[in-house]
Amino acid sequence: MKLYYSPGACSLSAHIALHEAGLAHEAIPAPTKTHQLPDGTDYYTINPLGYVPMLELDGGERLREGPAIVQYIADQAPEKKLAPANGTLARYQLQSWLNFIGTEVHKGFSPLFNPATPDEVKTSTKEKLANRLKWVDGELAGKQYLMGDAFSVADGYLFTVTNWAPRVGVDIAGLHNLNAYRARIGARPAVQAAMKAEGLI
Ligand SMILES: N[C@@H](CCC(=O)N[C@@H](CS)C(=O)NCC(=O)O)C(=O)O
Repeated sequence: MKLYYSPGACSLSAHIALHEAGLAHEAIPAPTKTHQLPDGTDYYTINPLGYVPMLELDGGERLREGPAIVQYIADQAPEKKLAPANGTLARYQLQSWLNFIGTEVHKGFSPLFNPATPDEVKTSTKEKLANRLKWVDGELAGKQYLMGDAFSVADGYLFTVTNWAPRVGVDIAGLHNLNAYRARIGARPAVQAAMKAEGLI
């Protein structure tokens, strides 16, 4: 399996999932700034949309979209219990988290990375994001992980996108449950390994 990633981008979530699942893989940098692979290949020839993550299976099939990719990875190693069984209510609850993280948090950050975003839009974006994260903080009260007692691929995704908060001036210092949770996730050996593989630590 090949994972196309950009260091520290949302693709870190898929990278974490691969390490948590213990699946053999090749991680290929496709930096968001250059869209060029180390061998000079134009990444748009791999993913016409130009974004990471992209998972390429051993048969050559390609899978896009972070929430789909991490569920695929989880399902390749069911014994690791990175996602509840398909068809169960818990699986839909996981998908609910993945969709929330993708649309409300991950994409909530996007305008803040764009230098062309006007300041007043940045201010309202930060306020909305801070509200969403405050709600997450409340949801984490008394919980180890988003799904309760067990780590899931949603945790790797939330960890990944909340890593961006200090870089774009979103203040999460007062969100104590979220910060304790982030420390817990960040200390996991698989998370450390994925971050090391991306040169982040
Ligand atoms: N809908 C995609 C969005 C992925 C995405 O936003 N990727 C960003 C990095 S976090 C990216 O590659 N941006 C560079 C680009 O769009 O060219 C997903 O959920 O996987």
